Amino acid sequence: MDNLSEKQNVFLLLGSNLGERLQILQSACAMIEDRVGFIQSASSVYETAPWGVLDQPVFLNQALSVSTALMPEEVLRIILEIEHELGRVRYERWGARVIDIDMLYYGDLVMDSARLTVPHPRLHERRFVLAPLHEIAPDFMHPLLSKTTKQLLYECPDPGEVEKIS
Ligand code: PH2
Ligand code: MG
Ligand code: MG
Repeated sequence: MDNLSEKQNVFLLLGSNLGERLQILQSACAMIEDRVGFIQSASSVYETAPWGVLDQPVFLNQALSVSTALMPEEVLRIILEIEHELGRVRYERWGARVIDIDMLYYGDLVMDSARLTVPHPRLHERRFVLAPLHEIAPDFMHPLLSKTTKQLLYECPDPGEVEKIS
């Protein structure tokens, strides 16, 4: 079974720090709308300091809320396919990339399989995730931590700079 009769709300985070970053985010949005589902809300685009590997170009990040009839594994398959089509090459963990599309939440589903963990296990440690997510879903409750995005952002110790650019 690949399709659900009830739609689910999936939250995605887009990131790019190589190439025509803004254009790449726009292409990713169009492909997501085409293949995953209607984009109910999109945050502003944020310019964010690199997290993890510090010696790399600054990122653009954007959060999306997408209404989808697809199962989580199917969403994953499609976002990896979109990354591939937009020219992503995997060099090093946390390193520079043309496009990264991460699944933050799939409704309030909690799952941990070999291929997919939701909620994203590090989302609460990253200001570059929480700031855009807060713009579109301040009151969404993290199903494991039982805290809203607002609370998670307020408590986040990550000093990384984030700046809204559009
Ligand atoms: N993604 C990473 C590692 N570091 N830093 C920022 N600012 N934005 C990202 O999207 C990002 C990162 C791994 O996916
Ligand atoms: Mg990522
Ligand atoms: Mg990723």
